[in-house]
Amino acid sequence: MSAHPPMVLTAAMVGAEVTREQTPYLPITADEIAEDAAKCREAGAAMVHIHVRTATGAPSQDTELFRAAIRAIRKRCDILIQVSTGGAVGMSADERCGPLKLTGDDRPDMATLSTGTVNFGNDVFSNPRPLIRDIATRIKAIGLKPEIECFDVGMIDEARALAKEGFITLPAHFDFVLGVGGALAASVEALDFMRSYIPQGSTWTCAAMGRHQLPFVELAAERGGNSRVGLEDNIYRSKGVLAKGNYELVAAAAELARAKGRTLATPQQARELLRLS
Ligand code: KMH
Ligand code: ZN
Repeated sequence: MSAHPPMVLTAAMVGAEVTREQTPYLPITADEIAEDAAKCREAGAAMVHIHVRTATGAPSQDTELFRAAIRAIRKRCDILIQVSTGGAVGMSADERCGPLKLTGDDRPDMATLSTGTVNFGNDVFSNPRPLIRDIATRIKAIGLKPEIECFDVGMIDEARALAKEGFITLPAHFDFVLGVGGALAASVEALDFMRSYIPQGSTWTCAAMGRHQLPFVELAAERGGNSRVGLEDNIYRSKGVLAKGNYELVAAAAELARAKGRTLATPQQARELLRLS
């Protein structure tokens, strides 16, 4: 048995870039997202990271589409819900913050906050400093804790600056997003530097892209960290074999984590470990 705390497994279920042409197993409607989320919960995930899509599958940050997805998920299971404020490349801050209009029973449990601009394949995921502060202010205003999405090392320094200016509090929770084209690679060295560099007492998750996804669950498990898997970042269960849903990737991750002696956090444990309100 590992001396590390239970691992928080997050399923990044939808994303903004993957299409139904690439995989027919991508959930798009609220019901599809909720059904897969319930299976992810059964397979060991404590949290889902969600984007939403229009009826045609186009990426969206529409408040009402998020409301429908959140309600459908909560009808089926107790999994924590983290909403994206990254949206899709090219969206405005107002558009990206659609899910932050949800309060009361529909309020999500957490929201992402990307703390820097980065190449994103052949696109640019634009996060100028005023926009980061705008989104951080809106996350704080509804009483949520952000997950700091770090696609590169300087984004950890920007989190320190945000804390100094009062936009976030430390210790924080970080997600190391490794392997996006044009950004920080999915390498053991990158992971080890990132985890050594976050402010003391902070927690971390690692989300590695494509074929790196499942191997990085093992690396995170050995290091006492948390993992994110799912179709947003990787559509394959194994080389050339599509995952039949997010739950298959969660089940594979759970098996790898357990083989390293890690137990898996329940949503309640995840809430405590990540210090969510
Ligand atoms: N779709 C990417 C451009 C997030 O969810 O906060 C940004 C993204 C990050 O997925
Ligand atoms: Zn996302």
